[in-house]
Amino acid sequence: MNRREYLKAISILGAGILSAPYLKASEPFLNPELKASMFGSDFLWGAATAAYQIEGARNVDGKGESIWDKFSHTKGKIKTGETGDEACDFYHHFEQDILLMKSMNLKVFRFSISWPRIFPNGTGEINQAGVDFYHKVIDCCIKNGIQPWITLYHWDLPQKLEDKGGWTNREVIKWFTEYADFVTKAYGLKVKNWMVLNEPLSYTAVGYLFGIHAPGHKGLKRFFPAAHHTTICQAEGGRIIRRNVKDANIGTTFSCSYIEGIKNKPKHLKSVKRFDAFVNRLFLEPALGMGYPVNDLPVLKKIEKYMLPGDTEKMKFDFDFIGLQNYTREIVKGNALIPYLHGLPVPAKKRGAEITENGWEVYPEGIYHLLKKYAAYPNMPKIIITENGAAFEDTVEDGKIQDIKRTDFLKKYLEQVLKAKNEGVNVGGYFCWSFMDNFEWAEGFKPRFGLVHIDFKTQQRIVKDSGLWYKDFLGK
Ligand code: IFM
Repeated sequence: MNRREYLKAISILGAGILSAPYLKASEPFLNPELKASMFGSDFLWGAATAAYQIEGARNVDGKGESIWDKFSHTKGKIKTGETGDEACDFYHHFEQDILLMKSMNLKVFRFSISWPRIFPNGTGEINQAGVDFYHKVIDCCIKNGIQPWITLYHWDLPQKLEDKGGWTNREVIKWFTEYADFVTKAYGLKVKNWMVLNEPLSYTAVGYLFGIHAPGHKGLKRFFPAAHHTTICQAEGGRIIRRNVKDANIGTTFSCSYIEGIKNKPKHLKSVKRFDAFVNRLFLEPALGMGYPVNDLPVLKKIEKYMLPGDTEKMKFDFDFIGLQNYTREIVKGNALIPYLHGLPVPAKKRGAEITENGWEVYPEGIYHLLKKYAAYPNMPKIIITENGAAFEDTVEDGKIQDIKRTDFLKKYLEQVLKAKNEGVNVGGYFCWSFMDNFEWAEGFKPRFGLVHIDFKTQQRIVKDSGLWYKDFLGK
């Protein structure tokens, strides 16, 4: 395996060995009567999106450039050559979309704020039109009985800040503080539910280590400072929300994958431990006051170069909830010759597992194991599933999308969430990824994750059969 293939394999942190019949296949859906009411009356139900993936309106009303605006306009960076310039044009369709959410019985809507729509230059001057836009979105949610859940940062850093080093520059703590302070003050009277970051591993590793996402950098030298400054901002963001928002419910989100070895042998299990430290623990444990998982992933010692006295303390924050985001599992094959992780994930397709359009394994039990794993941490707050869903190719026939596979995926994963809940895991909500088809980063518009189909040429919305199932499952 050459270096490129290695990097690709590692970066597909959503794929999981050669034909391995001894690995347990996914269990069939067991409970045809599954209903939202079985999760309890206080369980939250909704769907999630992110600013760059849906808003469009790239240059409209004073918005500044983000790293994704620049990256998607750089030749060869997006597989399909597309950009998020228009995306779902949520900027002009939000009223219609929120009404659609209401008609689908959604009670909570998770979306993110575009930092450069508020601060076109990243810091300093405010773009009032951008501030007004989110007021309108929030007001529209509230008017329609939908609780807004806001993510402060879902990957669209202002390009002006990236020009100064972005997440690798320690100044980012100051920049992020200014941004987080402003928006939580601006919307804090109306919005009580906040998430600081979306999947820190994804944007630091895929964006600053593997170069596949914006800003497109490669190498550990950039990854470590980006990761460390992210960890501090994660906690700092929590403190800012606590200070500015009365009665706030504060969380942050993590992408997690259940990881197993190809066989129950020490060399594979050693690699599983390293993968687990990288994928599932790197950003969570510092927030819980446990520091970086250096013992299980020794290369993380290099991060200490970027730590200043007092940083360990600054990395902690007492979150009200942890957002768990899961799509798949990883199966790892140990190999001591592979640097750092001492193994490689084996793509699900290669081992004949059931997969989604982007090659991720459909493994519902994984979400159950992750919930149990997270719940076992001392001081783990409530867990909310802030993302879960699947991309499958959809076809529109007679104005309908019969996406049986997506519905089946959701049912099976939800059944596992219920199993964990019934065994005592403190899990309090579920946000389907995604409300609607959108711009899937470096993959362009091809992978469709939505409950709602978007015709990206006409901006027509059609609720897919999975969305109709979800509506019925939720009930009024
Ligand atoms: O689309 C992304 C989202 O932005 C972050 N979590 C994973 C989703 C599917 O890849």
